Amino acid sequence: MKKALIIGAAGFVGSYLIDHILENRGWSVTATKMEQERFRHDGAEIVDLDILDREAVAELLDRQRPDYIFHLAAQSSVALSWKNPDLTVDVNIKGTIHVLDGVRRADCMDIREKEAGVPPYKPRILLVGSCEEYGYVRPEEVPVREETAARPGNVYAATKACQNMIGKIYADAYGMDVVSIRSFPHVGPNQLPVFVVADFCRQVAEIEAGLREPVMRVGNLSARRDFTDVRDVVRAYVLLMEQGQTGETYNVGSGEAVSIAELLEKIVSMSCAQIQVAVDPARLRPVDVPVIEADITKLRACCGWRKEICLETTLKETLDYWREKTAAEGREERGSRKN
Ligand code: A2R
Repeated sequence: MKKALIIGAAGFVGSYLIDHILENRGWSVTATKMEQERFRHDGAEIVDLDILDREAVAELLDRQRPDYIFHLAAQSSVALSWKNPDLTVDVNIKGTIHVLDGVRRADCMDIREKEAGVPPYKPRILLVGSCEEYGYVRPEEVPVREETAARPGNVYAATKACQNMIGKIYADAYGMDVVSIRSFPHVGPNQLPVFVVADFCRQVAEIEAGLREPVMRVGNLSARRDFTDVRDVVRAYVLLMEQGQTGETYNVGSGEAVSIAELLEKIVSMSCAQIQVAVDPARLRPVDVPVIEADITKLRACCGWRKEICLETTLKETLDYWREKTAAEGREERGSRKN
């Protein structure tokens, strides 16, 4: 049985990836979380790991010797990357180096084993980056291809671009089996409301529950972005893990951008509440790229991936998730007031 290790599994993507692997591949799954994170998942072994702890990373890799390593762990907030660039650089760059060097160390761990003919340890490593790496995409570069120059516009984006470069360097210099991904915005239930779809759905759910006035607070509505359901995204990750070319980078997105205004309209139309829209200056980003859309020719040619879940379904399920969450929080609050 193949062994998969998912590093940084307690975030948004991790549990979807575990579900997909267990349901569709039957690989054994070990997943890491930070010590302070509360995370369990039936069918997966969960271990604590801080990727800043070089020794702990090397020790885990040597003990587990997974065939497949999905590296999801990151400081993934753009806003926090401005406030704490040190941490972002440490986690996203040094942390990735700890993972790559940990694999190299596990490969060289026991010379006697090598002499006895034990094959080298060459797992496949999937480094998950971001479309943020492209930064300011010029209109003539849309849809954006993997060869397009990276012009990162924030600290998070710069660290992910660096992760991508280091992955390529380790693949070329050490013959490591590294595949890199640039992931476009992924959406679905259980995402933090700092992201636009989750934020809009939460606002609608709270309006419906009478917890806020019927006014949606929004930022820049004209920006067009390429959204993909997180379940389609993890399906692409697994296909690329199996079929991607060593040292290559693949865009993972739907290939179709929609405006934030369209997104808003679709979400609001799913509610019976009378909702007004108000632009909130705090949500307007100082630099906004008008269109970011993925060219997914390379992904399709590699593994035939196509999205299976349409945007409307994702939005409906995400809105229902926030309705249930809002109702559950309301019940909890009423319960605690009674006691
Ligand atoms: O920051 P936390 O406490 O939410 O934990 C995050 C975790 N993480 C770490 N894990 C190990 N060692 C560290 N030093 C460390 N710092 C942070 O990585 C979180 O549980 C996980 C990343 O999950 P999310 O931030 O929810 O990212 P998501 O949406 O699951 O995306 C997966 C990957 C990330 O590399 C993104 O930058 C990329 O896809 O777009």
